[in-house]
Amino acid sequence: MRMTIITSNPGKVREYQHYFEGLGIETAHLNVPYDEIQSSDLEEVVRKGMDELKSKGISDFIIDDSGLFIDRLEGFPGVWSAYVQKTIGNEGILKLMGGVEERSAVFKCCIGCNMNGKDIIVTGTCNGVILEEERGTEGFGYDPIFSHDGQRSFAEVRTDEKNDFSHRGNAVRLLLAEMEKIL
Ligand code: ITT
Repeated sequence: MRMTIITSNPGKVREYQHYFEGLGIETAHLNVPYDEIQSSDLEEVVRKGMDELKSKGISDFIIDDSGLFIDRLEGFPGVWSAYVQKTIGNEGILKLMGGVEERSAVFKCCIGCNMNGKDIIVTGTCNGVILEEERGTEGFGYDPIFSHDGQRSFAEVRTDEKNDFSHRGNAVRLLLAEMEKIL
């Protein structure tokens, strides 16, 4: 079996490679742009993206739409996570959270997988907190400011360890369970 990971984000590719290759599943990376519609729902973005890629004749792939939802900011940056990371970045989020005691947040990862003519969509989550400062050099995106255990940031753990408890890791485990049912 071969899984083509369609994303512009090399950090995601590294995480998927760790998983799938550990399971003996070959991976390939393709950076084909697709329209990420403005929606308050990650799953809707993924469903539309899959339809667009299939209409271009692409099959047997996975796409991933993720976001960081901060409770005290009413779910912001959420579905705008990519734009916010590119503009105000982690520093901007830390400023918004300056002096805020309630720091809980959830990372969500919605995976859309097209395999053998069938579509599977699953969402994995990981609860945690926004740290007071950036920590660590591993990972990508919001990893330096998010911690699942209130101690180490996601950027202070190795990729294989992050996969054990991350939103993406949880989504992949759900995906594999669904794939077993149809393959
Ligand atoms: P593609 O849509 O091309 O896959 P992207 O980077 O735009 O890549 P998303 O829209 O899914 O991906 O991601 C929203 C933002 O959240 C973006 O800035 C990512 O870097 C960040 N992000 C996603 N998963 C993350 C993770 O596991 N750790 C830290 N940041 C993450």
